[in-house]
Amino acid sequence: MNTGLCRVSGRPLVKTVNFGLHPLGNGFLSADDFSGEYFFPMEIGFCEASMMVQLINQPAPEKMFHNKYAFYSSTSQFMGQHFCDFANEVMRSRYLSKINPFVVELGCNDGIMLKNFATAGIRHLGIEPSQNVADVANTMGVRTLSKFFSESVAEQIVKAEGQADAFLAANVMCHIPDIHGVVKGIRTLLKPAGVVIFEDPYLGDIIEKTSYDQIYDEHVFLFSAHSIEYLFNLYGMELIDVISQKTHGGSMRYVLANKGVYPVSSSVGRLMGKEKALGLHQIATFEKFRIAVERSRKELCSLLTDLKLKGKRVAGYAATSKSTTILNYCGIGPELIEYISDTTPMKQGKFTPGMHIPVKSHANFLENPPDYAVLFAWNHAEEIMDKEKNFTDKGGKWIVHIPSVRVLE
Ligand code: JHZ
Repeated sequence: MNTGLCRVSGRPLVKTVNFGLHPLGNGFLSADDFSGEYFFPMEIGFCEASMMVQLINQPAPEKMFHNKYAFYSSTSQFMGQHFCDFANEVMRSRYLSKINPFVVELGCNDGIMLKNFATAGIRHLGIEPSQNVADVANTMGVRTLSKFFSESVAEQIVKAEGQADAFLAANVMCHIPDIHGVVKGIRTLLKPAGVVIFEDPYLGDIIEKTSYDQIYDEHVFLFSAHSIEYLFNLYGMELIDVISQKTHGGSMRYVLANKGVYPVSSSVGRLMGKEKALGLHQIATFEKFRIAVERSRKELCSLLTDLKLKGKRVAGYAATSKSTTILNYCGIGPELIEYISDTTPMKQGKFTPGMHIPVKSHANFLENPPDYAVLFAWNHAEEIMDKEKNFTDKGGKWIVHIPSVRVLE
């Protein structure tokens, strides 16, 4: 929906970067579906009051999250470890009641984090709208409701199970346009001393690294500590801690509680200061970002065109949601990238959204390696480089585009 107004403050948005028409980030499709493919105008705006960066238009949630959702969280070992550590930190924290604690996770996907609570015998509930991934969670012993979260869902949970000690979310809050509905639901669901702990890709990293590929249909918001503080302050809540994370190329974990219940960590003031220095509260920063994004596009297109002219074979590594933004914004199709290797069975045999590059299995990458591979999962670089030593040993080269376009030597 496009009202041109900030979803947080209701004030007019200032348009910043226009990416043109884009398909769904996870809309992998068969050739039969090319003609009816869905596109939306992808453009971000900034609100000078709430300091929230957001998509001006977002497709309806049912178009993006359904029983064929193509992203399964448990595709990376690193992420498995990350969510195990996240769960352990919450279990050890002062925030859980000593007796019969209750933890709720929004968008628990295949149960990658909650399974750690299930194993520890802690009362938990996942809320996951995409039925196929929720089914995987339930099969693994993670209690999961397949629903979109709202105030009325929160009321039903409280009636059936009581209020929660902690409300968790990872890579989910930034997906939900009705963010006020979520915060109202959180207020209903949490005990008075309950906490919200969530993490999402961080605006500061996106600006510093020109990682514009974090912008796609699902990510309606690009959060900063400033915008999160503004939003939750409207509901009598405050940031009590912030912890930066390596995941997804730079994320931030936010911890919030009712005002005055817990002391505010000095990390909050430090991050606010860093954000001011980076200009995350100012429109001029996004004009500089637009120029950097356009430069990145030019450089990637000219590198790939050059390699094509030299007769080199180029493939993509990992058909990420992020790659949908890069490919469509840069206009890169099968003439420049032969195929993309991906480990998700649901994506294999399909074509990438919009640009229609074939997605092939990882076995195909091993059997039929290209001269160059574009690392679309640059956020998993360490894990991937480690397991693909054979590719580089045999002369294969990696192309990375974040923070700058280059061939790794
Ligand atoms: P990855 C997802 O984005 C989607 P994506 C979501 N919208 C979100 O918010 C972000 O995460 C944060 C493949 N892969 O994790 C598997 C390999 O093929 O960067 C997956 O298809 N080989 C919820 O999609 C894809 O990458 C590998 O060795 O940008 C996942 O990409 C590895 C590690 C991954 O997320």
